[in-house]
Amino acid sequence: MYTQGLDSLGKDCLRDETRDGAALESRFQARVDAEEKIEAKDWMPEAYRRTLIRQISQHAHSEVVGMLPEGNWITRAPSLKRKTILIAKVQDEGGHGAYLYSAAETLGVARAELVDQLLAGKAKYSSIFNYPTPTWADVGAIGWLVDGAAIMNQIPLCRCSYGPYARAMVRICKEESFHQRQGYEIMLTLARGTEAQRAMAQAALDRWWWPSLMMFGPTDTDSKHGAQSMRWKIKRFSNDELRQKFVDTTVPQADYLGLGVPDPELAWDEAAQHYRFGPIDWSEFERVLAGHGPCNRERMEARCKAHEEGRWVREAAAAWAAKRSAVAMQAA
Ligand code: BYC
Repeated sequence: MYTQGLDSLGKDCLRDETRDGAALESRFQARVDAEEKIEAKDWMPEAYRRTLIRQISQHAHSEVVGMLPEGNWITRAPSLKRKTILIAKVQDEGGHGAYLYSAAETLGVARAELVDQLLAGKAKYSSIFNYPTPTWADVGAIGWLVDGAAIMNQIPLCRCSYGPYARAMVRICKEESFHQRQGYEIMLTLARGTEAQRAMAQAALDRWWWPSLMMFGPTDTDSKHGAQSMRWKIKRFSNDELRQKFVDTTVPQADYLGLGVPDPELAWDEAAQHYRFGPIDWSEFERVLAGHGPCNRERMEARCKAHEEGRWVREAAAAWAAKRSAVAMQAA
């Protein structure tokens, strides 16, 4: 765990003559406003630290749980090439989880503790991964829409005020961009295929459109953390702003595929230069967050099983590390 030097006050504070909380907070905010990166050893308000642990760990859990809906198709991908690409993509998502757990650990929390919270059902992960993938087109729709939504949300996170999170996001975004293209390419192939393939692509778009819009979180009026996270420059855009950008970018992509977005109220607003879209069913979002989505139980069971089955690997890795460090100490 990267807790080096995580004294509760940090070097800035130790230098601060007054050690007054308000002064520290205003100096911290001034650094954020000046676009300085906050690093692990710097003083930070406790609420900033807690917000980051919450967001980064939820993000890490989402990456890891997010391996499941597509992982489900690895053995059934329609060609060897598709299978290889999908394995690489799913493996990338696992890697994203690993970088993000490491970024969370810089804030003084252990990865094992975060994983325990997930497995005990106490931690959130993105609502989107509680939906099923009944056809190959769902793999295309995930890459196109879910990774597309993820990029929209995550590119601004590369400029997040917290250095370790921002730096982890740079590589993640590059990989997500490849994921989005591979998903779109699957959709394009299906859309140019037989009547049955086009119907399969349309049905997948119908399934994933609204859950993708929900991925951005509640409306700005209902977002609990949004305003403070924007002041701290953890978030650079609000949930609604990002959702709108996603709709504006994605609708022309659906048009190019010749597929219809399942929203009768969708219309281009020439004056605003934005697409207007119909109301989101927030009761569905609430249900999924409360654990009652189509696949919540299945996802948690799969994660718990994988964690148990991986126990020997973790134990073997820890034993190997202990052996190596004992050898190194003897040699020193
Ligand atoms: N699902 O005050 P708000 C991927 C929660 S994975 C579940 O607006 P905030 C991929 C929120 O946590 C990428 N919960 O919160 C992987 C809060 O609950 P708590 C996933 C949600 O943090 C594999 C409450 O609702 N991306 O790309 O300001 C394959 C109130 O919300 C959701 C990230 O994790 C949701 N959709 O804003 C393919 C991005 N939305 O904690 C692809 C990083 C909201 O108070 N996270 N909640 O109990 C963020 O940017 C922000 O945390 C959010 C929410 C925009 C998601």
